[in-house]
Amino acid sequence: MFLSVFSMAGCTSVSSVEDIEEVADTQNVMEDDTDEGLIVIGFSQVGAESDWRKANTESMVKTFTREKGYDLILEDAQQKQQNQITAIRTFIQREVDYIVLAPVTEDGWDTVLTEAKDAGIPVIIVDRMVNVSDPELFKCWVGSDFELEGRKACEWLRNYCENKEIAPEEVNIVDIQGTAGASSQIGRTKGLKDAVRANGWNLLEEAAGEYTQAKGREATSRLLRKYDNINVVYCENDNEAFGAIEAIESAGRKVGNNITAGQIMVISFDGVSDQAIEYAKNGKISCIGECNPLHGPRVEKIIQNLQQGVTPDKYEYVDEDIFSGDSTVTSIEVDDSVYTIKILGK
Ligand code: GYE
Repeated sequence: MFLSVFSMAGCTSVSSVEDIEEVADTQNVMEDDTDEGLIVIGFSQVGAESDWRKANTESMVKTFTREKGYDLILEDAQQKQQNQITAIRTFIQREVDYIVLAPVTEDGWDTVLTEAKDAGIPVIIVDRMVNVSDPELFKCWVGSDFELEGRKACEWLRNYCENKEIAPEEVNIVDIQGTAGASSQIGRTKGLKDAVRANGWNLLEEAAGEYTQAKGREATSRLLRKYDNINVVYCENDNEAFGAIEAIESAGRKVGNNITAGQIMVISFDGVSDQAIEYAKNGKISCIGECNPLHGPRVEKIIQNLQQGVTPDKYEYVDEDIFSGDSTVTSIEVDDSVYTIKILGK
């Protein structure tokens, strides 16, 4: 289903993605891209699997308003690449001015992006990357350095263990992975695997968490039954971490940093929702690698540049922090860059 989204100044305050979709739905504003002068953008979004994703959708919707001269056609793919391909084909038929794609996974885009290119419609990729044979199939990409996020989180863990004199062979990790084949999963997993090898930690198992709370809980419960020595759960996003915490606590165990005294440390990524920040403050999540979802204004800048014939940078990486409620580690170094840990006060 297509939603053509707009904000109605003075009538409705849009506070969540659900509200936004409701507003669009109830107003039944389909087929309105005939309006003169609006820049029509077809946005194929992955889904609504996480707080990060909802914030990302909201950032796009709040940026591309009719008041500012845009007609945003938002299409939620519900995690399915086939839905994204169908959405892109419909955008091409409707002759939109731009296609913005947040791809669910990296592979499988050559055919449909060639169709967009043949139709002369510029494609902007956000968040995860696409793996295509011809880099000219998209104009540019904006998002995060996911491998760096993973390396930073692992460097925090290495520093923490060193400081507390926890030997590498005492560190027993399980990895609850994000959507398989998504750049964020690939990068965060690689960051961990490289650190495991370099530091001599034990990686007991990698499990599918699909970036959701339900899968995070399910996978963690299963792993806790299988291994009695898990003391670090590396969750590839916060929603998985919420599920992991539920699983740990319902197994009668405690989450926390004191891993040589039976606690289980949870590490995660995003730091978008109030709940995640609250958990970091109270120590339920030990460390969060920030992932910034606010791509709306960045995409707008790219579109404004393209409108004026200015070529945007092919790849635009976003700067990100790393958070902890624990002040044991105050800074880390990765690739000769020093990152100050943002210590969240109680
Ligand atoms: O971390 C996760 C979401 O690709 C960066 O996808 C994105 C990830 C984000 O579902 O919460």
